[in-house]
Amino acid sequence: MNVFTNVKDLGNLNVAIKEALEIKQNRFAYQHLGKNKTLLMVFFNSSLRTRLSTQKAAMNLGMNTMVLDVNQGAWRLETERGVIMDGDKSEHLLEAVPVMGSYCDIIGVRSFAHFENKADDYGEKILNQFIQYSGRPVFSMEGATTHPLQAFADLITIEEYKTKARPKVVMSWAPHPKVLPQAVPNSFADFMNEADVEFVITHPEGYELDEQFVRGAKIEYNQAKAFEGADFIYAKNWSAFRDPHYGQILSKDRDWTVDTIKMGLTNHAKFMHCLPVRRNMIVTDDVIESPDSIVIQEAANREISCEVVLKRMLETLK
Ligand code: AN0
Ligand code: CP
Repeated sequence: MNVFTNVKDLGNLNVAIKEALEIKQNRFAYQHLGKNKTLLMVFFNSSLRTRLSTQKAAMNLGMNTMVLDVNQGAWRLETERGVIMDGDKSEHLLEAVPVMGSYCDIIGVRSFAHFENKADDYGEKILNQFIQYSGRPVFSMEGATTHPLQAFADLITIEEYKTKARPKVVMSWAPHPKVLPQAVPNSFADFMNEADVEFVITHPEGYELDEQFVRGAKIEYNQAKAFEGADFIYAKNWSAFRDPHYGQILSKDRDWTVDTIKMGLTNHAKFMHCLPVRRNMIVTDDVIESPDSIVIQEAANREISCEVVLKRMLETLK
């Protein structure tokens, strides 16, 4: 594996899930693979889970890890070609990326959408420069449009907690005070569309996501109706995708907050969220603290999803 940005990069999903569950049984079984190999993690944005789980996965595989927070201590990077660099940016990504590549064997990149130019965001301009110019296998630690390590961990979690062969999985928009990317819901849809689940998306009108990820999945605008009989509720906020409202907040309606009354409409659904979560905006204290909340187990599986990806990349290097 040389690139990991989307579900298709994993190939057969059942094989990937099986590999993940095996690794979870013995996460140190492939220690030899990473000997004298170095992972570089490059963060343009904040992170708790990705930062820790990715380092842990790399250490499980015997790798060395280096972390660069681009906005804290590194030179400010220009990303546009042709710019006269007389401003506050000291270095261009076109030099910085191959230099970073020269010090490591695999690179993970976190670079969120900027919401200035939809074409740049959806063209994954920054992530693609790493893929093109680093000379190394590159995986997304949440790009402008996808967060595949999260969605893969979500799928592993659903596999572990499902009580029927084809569970009903509902992804629900929920309110949030700040503009958030579409990367998490895009990737969740990308994975659920390939998984053996009944997938339903519910959101207020205007929050339709990119069709390349939704791919004809069922959209139910009535949240209560969507929740009926659900086995998993996956809550997430995102900003509008469609023009002319790209990157805007169209609603902060707390009627969409996931609470015990709505969870009561489900088939004793498990509650999921990628975290970080804002309590009593996205979900009430009672729901996230209930025994049906599996957000901590979900976050723990980030170590496993990442270990599968790093293992496959290390196997390709040899
Ligand atoms: C980010 C997002 O919604 O994409 C990261 C989630 C993993 N969340 C925030 O910025 C709060
Ligand atoms: N879920 C997730 O990616 O969390 P962080 O932003 O803390 O890495």
